[in-house]
Amino acid sequence: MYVTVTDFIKEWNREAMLTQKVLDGLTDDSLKQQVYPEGRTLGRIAWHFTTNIPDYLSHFGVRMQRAENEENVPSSAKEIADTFKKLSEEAELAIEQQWTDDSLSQTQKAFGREETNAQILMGLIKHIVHHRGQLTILIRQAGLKPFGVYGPSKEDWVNLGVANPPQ
Ligand code: NI
Repeated sequence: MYVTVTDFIKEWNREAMLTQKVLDGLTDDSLKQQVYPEGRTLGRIAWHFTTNIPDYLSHFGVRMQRAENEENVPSSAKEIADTFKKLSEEAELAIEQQWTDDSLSQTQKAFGREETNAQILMGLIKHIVHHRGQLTILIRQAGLKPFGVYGPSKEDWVNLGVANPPQ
């Protein structure tokens, strides 16, 4: 668990960089990929976890501007990727400026229980990581090669000269 704001920011920036790579690999066409017929689209999921950043933080007392045009899922992959970049950087600044190391051990009501602000911040990362995992499957289904978030993708193993990658 994060003891200092610096600890959190380090993890936040690393995960944001990985998420950015996934989003930068999207095409406009891929945004229409659905989980199942009538299900959510890849674009909607990406837009959800992106616009959720300021909503989540504001809810827990970090002041941040909401995303413009939050209710309309963009048809441009670049717009989603650019918005994620902007909001993840603004979140970093807002937390650095508004919270101290002491804030992290303070508690507040979250999800029906008492959580420390450190747990709440971790919850925001988990939310993005959860949906990012969904995206990598949909990216595959859309016929694109997903970015290897925590390790090489199938194609990258082959490029590394490994014919039978570990499961
Ligand atoms: Ni969600």
